Amino acid sequence: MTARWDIFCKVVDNFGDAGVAWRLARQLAHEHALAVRLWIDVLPPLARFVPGVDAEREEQRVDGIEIRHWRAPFAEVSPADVVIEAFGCGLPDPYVHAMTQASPAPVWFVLEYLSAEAWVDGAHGLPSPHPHLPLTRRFWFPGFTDATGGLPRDSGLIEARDTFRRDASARAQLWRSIALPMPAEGECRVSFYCYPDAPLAALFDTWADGDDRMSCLVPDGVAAGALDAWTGGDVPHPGHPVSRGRLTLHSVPFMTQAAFDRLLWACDVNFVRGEDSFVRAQWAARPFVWHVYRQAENAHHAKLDALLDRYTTGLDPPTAAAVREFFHAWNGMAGFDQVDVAWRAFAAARPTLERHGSAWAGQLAALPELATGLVKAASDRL
Ligand code: TRH
Repeated sequence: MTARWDIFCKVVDNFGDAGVAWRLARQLAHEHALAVRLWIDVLPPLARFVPGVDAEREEQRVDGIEIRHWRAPFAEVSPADVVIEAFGCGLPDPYVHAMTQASPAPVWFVLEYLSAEAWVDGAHGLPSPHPHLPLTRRFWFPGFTDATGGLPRDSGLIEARDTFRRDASARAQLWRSIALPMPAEGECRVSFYCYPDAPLAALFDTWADGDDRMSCLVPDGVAAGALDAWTGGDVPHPGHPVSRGRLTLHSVPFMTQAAFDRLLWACDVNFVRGEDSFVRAQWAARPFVWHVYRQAENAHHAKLDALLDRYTTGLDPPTAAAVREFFHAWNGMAGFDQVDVAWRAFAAARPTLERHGSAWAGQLAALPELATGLVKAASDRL
């Protein structure tokens, strides 16, 4: 009997919740031959990067995955064998009740947010008995050590990346598909996925007045207000790049996750944010800059520094300092407001960071693989 897995996902905002849940659903279905049902409460973010998803439909099947619109009153369904509560989103009461009626009781995982912080090692895999029902949840933490659930790494990802890198026609095809010319000699091509509060104007000024020829590829809808302000309303749109000094801004369409991977593989530096694009940028093994999802009381600063401590390990001190200073400046941390100075040091370190990117991705590839770990843990309990 094919095991049935339910993934519950609540969209807080942006695309990450849907992005992480969809990527996991695809891995479970295609790499582990499981019957996967994704419950999601807001469909448009998913429809933005998954062709074939109809944001109006209550239920549909796309790419071998059953997608159900999670809304109240919750549908009466029999619970799956394994249940994933993405990002601690909670489960509908009627569903939890049905889980108590199932025999054996479903395996219940709470998939947590990714963090490089050390405390994750101790929290990963911990059971949490339900306060009054005969059910136990188990916390599953993605992470950067063997003591965590590791990172999502779809099978064949590294090979696909390296094949793409060696294939000039594949890269040319990518640029054609988003109406961009081939990169010019000496051009630094940057993908640019950040939150609206990034110090974008200071960086663009630095790039416009800088020595390097810069191309900045901005996905549709990203930092629209800041872009509008910096361009004086002459915002770039597909086929209409906007140039100032040494900088050319290109608007690129919001694309599928697979195409977004290729964009990260083809660019020289990747500005990413949140969780899923942050992980994909590391698999891309290129220099990257992380804009962390802002949290209350600046809790995201500790998250950022925990990642920097791991990522800069092995780098020579000046390069490590350049990375830390630019990441701090990009995340608006106090005392790091010299975006121009920080960028110049970061840019000068690019050759080193390119080598480091491959070593870092290699290190991450030795970690547990998230979906595989969940499947193994579930089968141990089923
Ligand atoms: O969109 P995000 O900012 O999502 C955030 C984060 O996940 C954050 O952790 C969470 O707390 C918050 O949502 C609620 O960034 P993230 O995580 O990188 O997710 C973006 C997704 O969009 C990712 O799966 C990649 C995908 N994507 C595409 O598929 N095509 C595109 O063109 C782009 C720009 C993104």
